[in-house]
Amino acid sequence: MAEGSTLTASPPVAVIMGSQSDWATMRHAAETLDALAIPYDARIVSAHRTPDRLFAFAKGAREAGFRVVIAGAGGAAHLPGMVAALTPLPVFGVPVESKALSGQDSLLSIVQMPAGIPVGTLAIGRAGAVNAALLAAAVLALHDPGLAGRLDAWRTRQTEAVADQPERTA
Ligand code: RP5
Repeated sequence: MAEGSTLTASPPVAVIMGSQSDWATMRHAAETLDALAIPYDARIVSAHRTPDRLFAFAKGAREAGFRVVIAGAGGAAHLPGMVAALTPLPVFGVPVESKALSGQDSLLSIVQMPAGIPVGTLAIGRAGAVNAALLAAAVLALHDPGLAGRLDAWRTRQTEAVADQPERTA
């Protein structure tokens, strides 16, 4: 449990991904949660290769104490949408950059949900993974003043790290 958190005893965020190969992208979500001292569980849950695991995870996610699910997948990326169909928790989808179609397939698979079952879809790759974590933080911060302060500080540091002028590199 992160210091200053007033949410739950269990990790509030689940970071799930369709394959070990997605970790190279999803680690950026994990590292962003680490930077904000937000506890999370990271798990491999494949919509296609481990469908029973997907059902068990998604059906039990709220009772397990999770508040937000971040789901990354590539290619025929059905994981975020299927999880959203099985849990009322907010689900943020991260399209992983695929080899064949550079993540366009992942993006369209995740973003084109039918009305009634939302997935908050982020950008392809690292930017999406980082922003999924920041969105999860913003949701949790609504009821967690300690986290709200850490998120404000994170954004301030980011602003202060931007130089006024570019370095004149070759
Ligand atoms: C999807 O298939 C995963 O999310 C991954 O992005 C993609 C490829 O998986 P691997 O063949 O690398 O395990 O289910």
